[in-house]
Amino acid sequence: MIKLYDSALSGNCHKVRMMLGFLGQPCDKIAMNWAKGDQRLDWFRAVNPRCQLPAIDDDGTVVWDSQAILVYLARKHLSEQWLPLDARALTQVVQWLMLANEEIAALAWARVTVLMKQPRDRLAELQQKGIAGLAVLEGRLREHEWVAAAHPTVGDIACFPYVGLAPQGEVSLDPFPAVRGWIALIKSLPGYVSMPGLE
Ligand SMILES: N[C@@H](CCC(=O)N[C@@H](CS)C(=O)NCC(=O)O)C(=O)O
Repeated sequence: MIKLYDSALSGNCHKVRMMLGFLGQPCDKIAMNWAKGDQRLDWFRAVNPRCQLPAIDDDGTVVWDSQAILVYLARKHLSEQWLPLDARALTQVVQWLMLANEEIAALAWARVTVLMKQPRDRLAELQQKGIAGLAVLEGRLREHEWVAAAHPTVGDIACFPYVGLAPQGEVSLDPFPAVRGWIALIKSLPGYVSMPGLE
């Protein structure tokens, strides 16, 4: 069974939990205490040299980075739906994986700043970057149901957790009605799993 090095409050880990839920695949979760710094322990550095969660170990195949894990799982399960392979469709998905890892990740750092009561000197900058990402998402979702295709893909999963959790970083989703509709649509998919803050 796939081992998932997991932290319950991590949106990056949640992308993997969601993907496994949609694929109907069980996993063996190894609970890591992110706030205590388990990800920097020597034994885990050997799993992920970046010392970040999530990582997976699939019978000896180790993959780190949530976007990379989504791609791995989609290909492993030969899912044309979650990761279409023709040149145009594939690159459409990759665009949204990049947005997830850049602007949407800024929403994650704003959330950590607020939840962990860290110094707020960079909070406004992170929120602005996150809002720029939300505006890109809103533009797409005003015209389409899903970010990259006519159906959900790993691009939707990669963007979803930190968009849904944005209010925890004091970023309102009120100005983004299409994004709110998309959040509800994702939550209605068979196999959807939730996490604290996304109820
Ligand atoms: N691009 C990476 C980012 C992973 C990441 O930043 N993970 C956080 C937890 S959500 C982490 O473990 N950070 C390491 C640390 O704060 O020490 C991914 O998508 O997996």
